[in-house]
Amino acid sequence: MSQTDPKSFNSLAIEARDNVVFIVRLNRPSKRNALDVATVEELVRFFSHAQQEGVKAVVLAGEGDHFCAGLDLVEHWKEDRSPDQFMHVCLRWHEAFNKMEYGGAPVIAAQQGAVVGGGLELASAAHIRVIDQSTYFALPEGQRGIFTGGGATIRVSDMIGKSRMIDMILTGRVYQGQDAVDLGLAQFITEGSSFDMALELADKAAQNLPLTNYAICSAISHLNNMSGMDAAYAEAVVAGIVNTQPAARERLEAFANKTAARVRPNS
Ligand code: 1HE
Repeated sequence: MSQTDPKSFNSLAIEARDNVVFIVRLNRPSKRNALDVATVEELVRFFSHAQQEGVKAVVLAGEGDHFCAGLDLVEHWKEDRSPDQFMHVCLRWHEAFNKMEYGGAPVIAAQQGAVVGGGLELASAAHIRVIDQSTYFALPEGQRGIFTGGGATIRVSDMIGKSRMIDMILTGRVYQGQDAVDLGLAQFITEGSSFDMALELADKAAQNLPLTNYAICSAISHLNNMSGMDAAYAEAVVAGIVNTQPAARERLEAFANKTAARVRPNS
């Protein structure tokens, strides 16, 4: 059975479009898409198999007015977890988010409303982040008496710098609009719907060859974890495989024959 079959998901609402762009929505709008254990397990399953099962790009979105309210605080409170139980919860979050970032299928996050706590950790594992006028970011962990556990110390620090990430969690500061883009929390802001813009980007990315997208959406992250010398070597190895793939020959030939589109400035 396919592991990405939309019908087999409950906490996620998944739609497969004709061009193999998948729309993956967190589907707990009445809980503001808070991440409970069941949702994280479905994220692990989907993103562990997406690239191998032919998914060409993913729009990751949230049902309702908010992208994601982070950790399901009510589940966490009710479960009254031990330290080692919560460590394992966090390890499943890391599994899900690492499969997103390193899995090889482009993931475009379409964000509206609250992107807070673990919701920002989830978004930060996407390859491109789009926001609209309603989107706002925060790390309320400080106020809740807890700490980040889904990779914010790594990915959010990477996006905005360690000092600004520390300020966000210490003070509960909220960022939105162009300020959020200037800071690096998102790449694009639209006057319209973040979903429409994300879908447009996903459609574009899906036109690339899958092996090329695999390198872009897996190798770049791996290479960034390496020393410069090792990264240069590994980049050459990846390019050796990707740049000689048979499927690329047609595109290279079209360039040589002058039938391929040229790169032009925006009009
Ligand atoms: C939730 C959650 C949640 C809403 N866990 N149930 N995250 C936070 O600290 C953010 C907490 N949430 C909020 O600040 C607000 O809910 C929102 C700004 C996201 C939305 O506000 P609003 O007025 O639209 O909704 P609401 O009335 O606050 O909540 C509606 C319902 O969603 C309500 O449930 P109901 O059954 O009473 O209707 C809320 O309980 C529920 N809900 N957010 C559980 N987060 C790996 S470590 C990661 C650490 C973190 O992520 S810390 C950040 C946690």
